[in-house]
Amino acid sequence: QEYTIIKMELVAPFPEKFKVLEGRKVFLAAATLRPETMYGQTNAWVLPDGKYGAFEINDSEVFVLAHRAALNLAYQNHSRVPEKPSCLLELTGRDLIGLPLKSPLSFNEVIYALPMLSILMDKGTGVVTSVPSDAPDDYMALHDLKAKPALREKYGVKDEWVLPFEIVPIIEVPQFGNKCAETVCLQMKIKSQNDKEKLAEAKKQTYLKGFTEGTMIVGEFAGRKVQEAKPLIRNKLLETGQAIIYSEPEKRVMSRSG
Ligand code: ZZB
Repeated sequence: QEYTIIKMELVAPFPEKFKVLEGRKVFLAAATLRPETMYGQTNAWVLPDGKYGAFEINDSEVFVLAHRAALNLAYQNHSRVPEKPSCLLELTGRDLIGLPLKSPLSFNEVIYALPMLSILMDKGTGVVTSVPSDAPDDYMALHDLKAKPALREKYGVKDEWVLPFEIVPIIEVPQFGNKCAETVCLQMKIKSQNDKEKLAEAKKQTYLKGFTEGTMIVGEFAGRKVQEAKPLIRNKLLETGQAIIYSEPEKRVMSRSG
C-alpha cells in the first residue's frame, strides 16, 4: 500500500512536554490515500491510548508517529540515522490531543489533534488527517465529539478545538452532493463512530463514488475530475516538501480490510 504522508506542522510555542523539540520543525505525520481532499481538513485524529514517538527524520525535521511506521520510514531513507529510527521523545495519543497544527492546503489555518477510538496503530502512521466532507469515519467521529460534551470531557477536549469546525465542501459527487460522507452516513442511519460494519460499507461506497464520479469544486484544480486532480495535487505536495511517500510493507495479518 502506498500512502502519502501529510506533514501537519506543530505550531509554536510548544507545550511543556514538547519543549525538548524546540528549534526543530515538528510534524504530526498523517498517512492518507486521498491527498486531493486536504483542502477540507478540520482536525487530526490520534488514538488516546496509542503509543507514539517523536522521531528525527533528518537534521531539522521531527515526525510524530507510531514506532512501527518510524521503523518502516527508516528503511525508506527517512531517518537521520540510516535504517535506524531515532526517537527523541516517547508519547501517547493523550499527549497529542489539543496540539495546534498547520496542515498543507487546508482552508482551516489552524486545526487540532483530537481523539478517535477506531484508529489502528498497525496501519499507516497511527495519525490520520480528518476530512469529514468525504470520509465517513471522520464525519461520525467529529459528529460524536460535537454532540457529546461528556466525550469531550473524558479526553480533555476543549470546545474551541471542535465546535467552530464545520464541514468544508470540496468535491461534488452526482447524487451525493458536496458533503458525500454526511449523505452516506445519513442514508445508512449510522449512529456513531463505533458502528464499524456500516462505516466500512460507507467508506467503500464513498471511495468508489468520489474517485470515479467526483469533481473538485475548490483549489487549483477546481472543475477537474478527482481522478485527474489526485496525482497533480499529490505531486505538488511532494515537490513542495509538504508531503512524502510512505510504502507500507504487506505484512499485516489478514484483517478487516482484507
Ligand atoms: C484522508 C481521507 C479523506 C481519507 C477521505 C479517506 C477519505 P484504507 O483504504 O483502509 O487503507 N487511515 C489511515 N491510517 C489509518 C489508521 N491507522 N487507522 C484508521 N484509519 C486510518 O484507508 C486509508 C484511509 O484510512 C486514509 O485516507 C485515512 O483517511 C484512514 F475523504 O485520509 B484518509 C472514503 C474515504 N475517504
